[in-house]
Amino acid sequence: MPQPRVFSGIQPTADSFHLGNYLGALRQWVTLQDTHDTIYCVVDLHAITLPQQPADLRRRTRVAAAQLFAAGIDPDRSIVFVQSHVPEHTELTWVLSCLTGFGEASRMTQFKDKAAKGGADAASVGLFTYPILMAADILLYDADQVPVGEDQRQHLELTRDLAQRFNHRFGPTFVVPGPYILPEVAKITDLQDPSIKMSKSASSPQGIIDVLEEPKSVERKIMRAVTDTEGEVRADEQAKPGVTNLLRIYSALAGEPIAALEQRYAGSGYGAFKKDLAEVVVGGFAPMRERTEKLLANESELDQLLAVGAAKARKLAVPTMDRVRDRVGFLPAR
Ligand code: ATP
Ligand code: LTN
Repeated sequence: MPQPRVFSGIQPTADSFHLGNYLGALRQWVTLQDTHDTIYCVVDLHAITLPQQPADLRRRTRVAAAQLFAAGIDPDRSIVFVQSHVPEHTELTWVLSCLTGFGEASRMTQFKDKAAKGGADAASVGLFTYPILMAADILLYDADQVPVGEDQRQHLELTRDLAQRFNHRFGPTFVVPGPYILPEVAKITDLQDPSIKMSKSASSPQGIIDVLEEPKSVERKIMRAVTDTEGEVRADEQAKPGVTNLLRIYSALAGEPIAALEQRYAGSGYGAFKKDLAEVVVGGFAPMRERTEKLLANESELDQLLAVGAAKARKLAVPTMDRVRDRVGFLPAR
């Protein structure tokens, strides 16, 4: 029996992934390799929906890919590639755009949020069609499942609608991907403001911990993380969101249940707990940091891995696109 296929993507919009990306996405991507046929994409076309410096984009694309490999994504078991290396993504986006209602696209809440942040005039048409590009990513590879966080649920619904609409209008062509998986994805919050998620775009530098961050800086940020005045290490989402977030991080990285941690730190205050947590985070990320640095030190080898990934991806994308062209009624080129 072939394994179900998983597709997911991550944007190269920062110089490092953060703790939330790692616990909420990357870590699951690694595990999924054991049970699924896995395809992972560094979505650089999505990254230019907001203004980017070319040199930053180039560097961040390599850094993102290196971190995927360093986290344990195995180029022999998974396809890892850069979105812009496979032109079928943009081609399918056009066809799907012509099936998407203007009103339908206008209802995407992430667009509204991101557009509001930059001021209405700053938002590009690319930002508006971002979810259609995401649908193309998924549908090109006949993905069965798409591991993403809750914030991407609406985009996945749109992908399903577009696949069904296309199949209905032109005949069975696309696999309709299942609803998002990862129901119990850890949601990691900002260290300074536990009411928002840890995020590249919304967090202050003090609120976010990067995978590639210097140990000293990680320690400092954890020691200064917002807690409460009660002084007791116990989880309580409502009353103690800061401490609960720290417990969740500790538990996820150390593989120990929160209850066991509560017991261990009963009566010991926040200082000792935070000191140990800093050690767990620094120790947990050290191997990944080292491997990332090694991969980045040899750019041509890294680029070669990505070229191989792109070739494998194209082998799957090209036949899908041929199918689409034929169904839509485009004349063959020869
Ligand atoms: P941005 O702020 O630009 O939206 P982000 O930091 O939220 O970026 P994304 O690139 O949107 O990160 O997310 C990549 C993956 O990491 C997604 O699957 C997302 O669900 C997951 N993720 C991001 N932030 C968190 C978080 N704080 N907790 C858990 N998972 C997260
Ligand atoms: N929009 C997603 C990134 C993304 C993606 C995809 C995820 C782009 N294309 C295809 C899954 C499948 C995000 O911001 N996390």
